[in-house]
Amino acid sequence: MPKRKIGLSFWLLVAALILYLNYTYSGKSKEEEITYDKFIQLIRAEKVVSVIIYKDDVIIGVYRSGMDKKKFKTPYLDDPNLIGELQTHGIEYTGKTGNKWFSNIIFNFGPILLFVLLWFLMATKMSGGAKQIFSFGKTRAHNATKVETTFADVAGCDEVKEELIEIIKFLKNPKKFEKLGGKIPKGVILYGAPGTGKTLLAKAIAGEAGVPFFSASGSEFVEMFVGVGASRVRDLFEMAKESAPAVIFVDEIDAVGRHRGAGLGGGHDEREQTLNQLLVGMDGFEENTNVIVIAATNRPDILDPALLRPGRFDRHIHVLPPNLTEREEILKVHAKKIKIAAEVDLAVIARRTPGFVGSDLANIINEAALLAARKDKEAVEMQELEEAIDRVIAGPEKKSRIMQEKEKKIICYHESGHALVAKLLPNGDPVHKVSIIPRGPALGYTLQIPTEDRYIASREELSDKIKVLLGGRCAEKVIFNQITTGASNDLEKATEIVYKMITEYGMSKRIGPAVFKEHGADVFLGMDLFKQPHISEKIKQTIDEEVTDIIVKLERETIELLEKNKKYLNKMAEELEKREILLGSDIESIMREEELPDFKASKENVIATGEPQAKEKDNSGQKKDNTGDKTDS
Ligand code: NHX
Ligand code: ZN
Repeated sequence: MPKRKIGLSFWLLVAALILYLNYTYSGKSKEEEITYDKFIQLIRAEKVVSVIIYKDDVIIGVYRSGMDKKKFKTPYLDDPNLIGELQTHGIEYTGKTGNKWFSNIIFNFGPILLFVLLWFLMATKMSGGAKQIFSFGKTRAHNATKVETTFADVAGCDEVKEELIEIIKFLKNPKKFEKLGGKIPKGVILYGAPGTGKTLLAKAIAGEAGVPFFSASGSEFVEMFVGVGASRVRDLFEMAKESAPAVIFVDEIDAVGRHRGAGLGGGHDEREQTLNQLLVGMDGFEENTNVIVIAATNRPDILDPALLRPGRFDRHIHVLPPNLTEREEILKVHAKKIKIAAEVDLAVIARRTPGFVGSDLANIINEAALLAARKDKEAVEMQELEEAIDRVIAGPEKKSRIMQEKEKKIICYHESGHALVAKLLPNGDPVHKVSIIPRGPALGYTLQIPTEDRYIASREELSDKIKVLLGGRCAEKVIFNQITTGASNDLEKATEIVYKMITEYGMSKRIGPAVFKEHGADVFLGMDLFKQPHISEKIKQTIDEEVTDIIVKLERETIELLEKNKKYLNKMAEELEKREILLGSDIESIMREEELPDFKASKENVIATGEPQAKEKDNSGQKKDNTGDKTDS
């Protein structure tokens, strides 16, 4: 058990240090060396107080010198008269068997031990845990585990499963494949956004095939000492080979598999050695090794091409975020683990969570269960799921935050600005909810939910999205003629979209359909810089100018839009201040200039409908009229 070993080696070192210090500072090292002859003289002069005889080694004792006592040591000679002498002069004596080898070792090697200990402590501090340090060289948690996970536990990803079936068949019955002479990939890379279920899929492969599953993470190979990562990889491959057919899973392969030569200082020895060992390991598989290496990453673009060559990880499978139906399936899988009320419609939750990945959905179910438990409920109801989604999106509510009247007003107008702009623009996503109850880092928020999963966006849609983001700050400007710091997050998001429009999507006139991506911020992606076109200073300047131009223009248009619809803005902010939450339906009522339903009722409504009415073009008469001048550049 590696954990026991950690403790043991650590305490041994500490013990050695203490012994050494004790030995040094108890004065034993300051003994005066005297000749045996002088020792005998001292005995006869009755100056010796006591002695300890280490047979075949040394004699240590104390003698009186004037007023003080001094320690001395003298070699042990095989003197048969010694004991007699000691007895005649009434000197206290004792003997110790063996010799002082242990003390000697510590005395001689103490400094080295001390150094080693210090080094360990320092390294531990750097890597944040004694655990990692003292288990170095040991492959941790890589003992094969028998997996129970099967494809039944993996909801969605049907195409991916399809692609993996061949591999499972092979692992189940390698002989059959050998006979046919078919070549089975040695390595598979699963790539996709974090939380999409790559690890789960890898486990399910082992589970379906009923073979042992060895797992490791790329990041743990790149720990501290050069060579350790490589030896771990070697161990891992050895173990897997012994229990073949087997699956080796390497999570976060990008940690070791980055483009060689990329990054600071032109390379990282440890990483490179580990990567090499991985390649050697895979190349070393003979035709009939029957071990398949599955790697996962969310950055396939930065992987070293050597990893992707035929005979290595030559199978690349993209794991996509789930679509609407897949989200529902995933929710169902997780909901099986908790008690859920009959009235709960997971399809509603699936509709409310576009862009969410498997781990987010698992998180929602879990949060909802915790919330229900907190309320002593028998089962999870829609209410808890609704709250859980908000928690996962924005963090927990912070009701204790007390806002000043003035600030509360600003927040109301800010959020109403977002909501109104979203409502007025043709491409605004439906507003699901507006709230001024602080949640997570935000003092207020406007939740928009697209009605369907979207994969691409038009220029107009992006422009409208930016205007919605600017809407909060523009409302502050329109109403109070002042701007605040609060919009920083909105502006960040808006700027990012504008930047991408110009440098990635070819949506600016002056830059045209060319891509000028900069990865400057991430030094480890250094290698990517070589692949991309040169960005001249002039282009950089043009990009900057375009960013400012576009965002300023969009801001102006947003302000105009809000000025024209000030009455809705006022009404919305007023209602928001009263109710703290406005639902999609409330906003719809405001736009239709109808009275809002009683807010107790509307609060319950959020759960019942789950979804704001989708935007129906013919239903929003004002929309087109109020949009203001359409932008066209
Ligand atoms: C502060 N917070 O930091 C205070 C406490 C303009 C009414 N001094 O735009 O809450 O100013 O539409 C994710 C999400 C920082 C990360 C929101 C990081 C917000 C939110 C700053 C409303 N709603 N701003 C908004 C807001 C703020 C912030 C975030 C984040 C405000 C605004 C935060
Ligand atoms: Zn905002």
